[in-house]
Amino acid sequence: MTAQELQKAVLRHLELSLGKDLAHATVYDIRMSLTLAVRDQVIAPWFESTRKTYAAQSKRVYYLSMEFLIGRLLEDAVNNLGLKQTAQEALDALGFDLTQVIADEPDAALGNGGLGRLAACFLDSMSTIGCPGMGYGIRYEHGLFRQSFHDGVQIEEPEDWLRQPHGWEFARPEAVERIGFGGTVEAHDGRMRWSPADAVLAKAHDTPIIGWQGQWANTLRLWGAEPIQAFDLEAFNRGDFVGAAEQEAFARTISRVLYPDDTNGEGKELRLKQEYFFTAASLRDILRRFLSEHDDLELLPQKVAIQLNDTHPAIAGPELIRILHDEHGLEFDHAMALARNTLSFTNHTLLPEALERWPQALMARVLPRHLQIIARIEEAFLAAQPESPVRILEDGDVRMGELSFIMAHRVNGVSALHTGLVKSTVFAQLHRTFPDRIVNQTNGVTPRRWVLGANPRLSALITDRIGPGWVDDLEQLGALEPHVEDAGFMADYAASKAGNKADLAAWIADTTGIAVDPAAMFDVQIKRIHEYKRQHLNILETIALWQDMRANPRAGWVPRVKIFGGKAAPGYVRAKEIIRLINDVARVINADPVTGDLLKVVYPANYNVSMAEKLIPASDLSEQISTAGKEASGTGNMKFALNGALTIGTLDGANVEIREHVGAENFFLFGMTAEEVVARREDPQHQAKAIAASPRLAGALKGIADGTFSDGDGARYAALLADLRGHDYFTICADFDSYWNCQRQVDAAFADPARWMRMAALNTARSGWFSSDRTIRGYMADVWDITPLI
Ligand code: 26V
Repeated sequence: MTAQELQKAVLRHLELSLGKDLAHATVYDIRMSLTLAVRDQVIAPWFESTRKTYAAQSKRVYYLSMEFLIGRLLEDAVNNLGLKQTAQEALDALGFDLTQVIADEPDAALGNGGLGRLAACFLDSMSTIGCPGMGYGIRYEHGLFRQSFHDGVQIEEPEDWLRQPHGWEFARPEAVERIGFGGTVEAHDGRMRWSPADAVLAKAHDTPIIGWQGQWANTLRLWGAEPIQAFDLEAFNRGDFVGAAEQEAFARTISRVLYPDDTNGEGKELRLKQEYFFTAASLRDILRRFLSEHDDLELLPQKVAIQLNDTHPAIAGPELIRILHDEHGLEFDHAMALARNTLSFTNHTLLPEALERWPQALMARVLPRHLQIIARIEEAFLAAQPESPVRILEDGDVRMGELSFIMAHRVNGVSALHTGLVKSTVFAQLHRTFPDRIVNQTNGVTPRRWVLGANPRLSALITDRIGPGWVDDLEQLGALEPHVEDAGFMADYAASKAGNKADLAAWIADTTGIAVDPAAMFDVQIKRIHEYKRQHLNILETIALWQDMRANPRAGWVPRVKIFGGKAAPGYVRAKEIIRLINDVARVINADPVTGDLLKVVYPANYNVSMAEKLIPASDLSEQISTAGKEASGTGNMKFALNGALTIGTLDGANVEIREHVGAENFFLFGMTAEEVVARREDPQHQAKAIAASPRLAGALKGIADGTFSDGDGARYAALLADLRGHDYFTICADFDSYWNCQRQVDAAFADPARWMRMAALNTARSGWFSSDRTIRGYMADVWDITPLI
């Protein structure tokens, strides 16, 4: 497609789809017109992919996920179709700037963090590889809340991405499923029949996901909840307007909002309904498609692979059995075996508070037949494994982890370390019973978005030296390694980083009003705010550094900009205290004339996918400092390494594998190992001893306690300090000195730009393994048993 052709298509959509004349067109109008024009280009490969899948009678993969953290789609689509240059030219001629038009698209923030973003990277990789499949999720009207700071305190406001029409999706009013809740279960001619008391409609909305170079496109199908009947006309005519809309209100509530808490697995009726709603709608859709091609349910595991993204869709096990047994009349054990051979399950966290458990009483009320089926699943399991101490039903709860494990033929962790811990901790008993079931699939990230899209400078440099093949074969980055000896390459590499940093400095000045020196080290920690991720370890080190700098301002310090980004769950009090502390510390340090440009702290509000795309390519140092054993994998860590930021990190999650790949000498390691953490906690005085041994840590804690950062209000962080001094489960204190010392090694390395840049370039050259294409190939081979169709 030429620029002229694209321009014509944009103008046609501007007139015919938007009803606007170019003379009055806004950025929004142009963005929508370009979106529709680009979407037009996706249709042919999309249809072709479907045709090929049917023609090959291929197995299909269905990725069921409560969350898809997509971000913006226009740039991805334009890049994957090779239309970037063309679109730029087409818009230039119309007097619009492509960058500005791309930035006009609201982020689709249908996820909390790593789990949802991984699902989005997987969709891109499945389409790039030609793995036939679909993503299934919920079309939340409101995604993750918008974050702002008032006096440093996090404020949440509803996010409203659907206020403007979503240009990428196709509503499918004909693809609706009726989803029931509650009601009764009765036996009829030897079969159990569930008669739900309430029901809603699940309506499909499809977004095509185009792969690299437009060779394949899969579908993301998101379900929106709608009432069975628009409203109660009789009640309305009686003048009962509220009552007339009751059904509609109930239905729409189900897909109204994403739960913003990614730690609290506590039972919330609406969340259980959300989980059943999208899982049941997806399964019916899957079975309808399967039965349109095959008439033998025995073939199900050969033709269908369903991946459960954590336990959120775990009700798929009982629901599939219900359909096969209650509706199709298969023997229970047979139905259970077919379901298991079709399902597989990924665990994304070991945090006990995040493991889902539903009160049996709630399950009995909302999904009475499913609770009965779960009891029979447990019975069947115990009949086969009479010695096993494992129970699905325990303490009045349904344990969704155990249910998912028992109902899956493969269970996987998301990094080597995490998978080992899955085997030795949460699922130790089940692993003993089924030693072949747990496999590892280390996470990855899509190079299309996280290198090609986010870092055009680096991408151009890479392509210039090794050709364009790396974009869908990321291990080709290894070919950069010899170039590290070439001064010309290293100068270009440094220049690309400097360019990105200059852009980011301008953006920081724009959005926060803080002037940062682009030559300073950009030290970045961006992720959800969690105690285990230890943003407070970072801010304590910042305070200690500031105190040292003030005591001796001319000691040859390496200038740093500490950058934070991330949201706290609205109900997570401690995480919100950490946010306020970072903002308080930033205010004081940024105003200090003694330290000036030596140290700045910036925390732009409302971190999201688009902000990550700005920050990561401009980073020098990547903070991956979780308490060892707590971060299942991390995926931000991979994005940083690829973009030439060096990691300071613990031996946690995929950090371990990143370090193995980039080389220990190109990675700043500190802190206790997972085993050492567990051992250290045995000593109830571990934190007190660490504080006593570290005057610097004691000084930083004292700085907070005496109100230096809180206008003299010593009480503001009393609870946080009491926890660190009295308990410190996340071993901030015990790891502090190791972290501090490691940071000084970071300073020394940064002070030698040639050395630093070489380490950075080696990180890029050696991180190709962390492509989500590699991860998806792993799932295809070890879990889904499917081969690509391109
Ligand atoms: C749990 C719950 C509990 C119920 C309420 C809503 C909700 C939402 C999410 C979660 C689980 C979050 C787990 C998660 O995001 N894990 C992250 O997964 C990433 C991808 O595998 C991984 O890189 C991160 O290390 C891991 O923390």
